[in-house]
Amino acid sequence: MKIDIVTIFPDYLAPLELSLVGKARETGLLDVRVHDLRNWTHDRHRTVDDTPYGGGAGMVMKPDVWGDALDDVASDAGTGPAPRLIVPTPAGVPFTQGMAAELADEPWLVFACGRYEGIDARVVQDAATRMRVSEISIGDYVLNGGEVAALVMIEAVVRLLPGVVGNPESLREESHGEDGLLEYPVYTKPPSWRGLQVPEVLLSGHHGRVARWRRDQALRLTAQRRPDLIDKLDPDALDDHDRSV
Ligand code: 6GU
Repeated sequence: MKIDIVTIFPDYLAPLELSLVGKARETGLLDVRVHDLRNWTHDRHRTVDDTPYGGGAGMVMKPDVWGDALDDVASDAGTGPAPRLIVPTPAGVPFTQGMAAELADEPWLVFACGRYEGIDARVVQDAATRMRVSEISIGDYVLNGGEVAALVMIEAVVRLLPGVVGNPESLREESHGEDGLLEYPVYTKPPSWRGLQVPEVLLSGHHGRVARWRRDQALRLTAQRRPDLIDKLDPDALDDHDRSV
């Protein structure tokens, strides 16, 4: 997969050199390029923003600068299919595990990270005539810019690429995975620590009882913390024991 990121703060994307994403880049599974938006400015001051039409506080990022940047970054010498353009914005559709899986199937993503009050709306309008564009939010709170949101989305996507996570089994039984539940609590050695015991059932070696306990815990946690997820479960996927939890 190829990922391009356009930002006025390239240094904000430095964590992409670390850990699992950094390793994916080293092994060639992932090609990441970070671009400084100011390379496409037209004036001595390298201006990327201007005052908003209609008035109001803050500044808006200029369409001409973004237009030229995206023309260059998304052209790839004019060969092959266009990338999918992701615009992180608190006004976007919510990012989900399902969306991460969808993006992980794309060969090429371009992230356009805005700052200030956002990017002139015509930039998305214009890009959408040539490529698929998704304006995406990572949650109901406001960040100073799209960079951290892009990091979040890229980490969620890259760990789904084949060969990136060592044991693909670890992708299956996790929160927001296939069963629609939050993950059950986990424990390792020692069996007793600061007076706290690992639940007896996990030491029993009885796989059936362990699986039942884990499902009960997942159901209980999900009902407590995320009742909205319980409402979304397929009723046919619940057994009688589930309903008693
Ligand atoms: Cl994607 N961008 C910004 N600036 N703030 C956010 C966000 C994105 N998602 C939630 N808050």
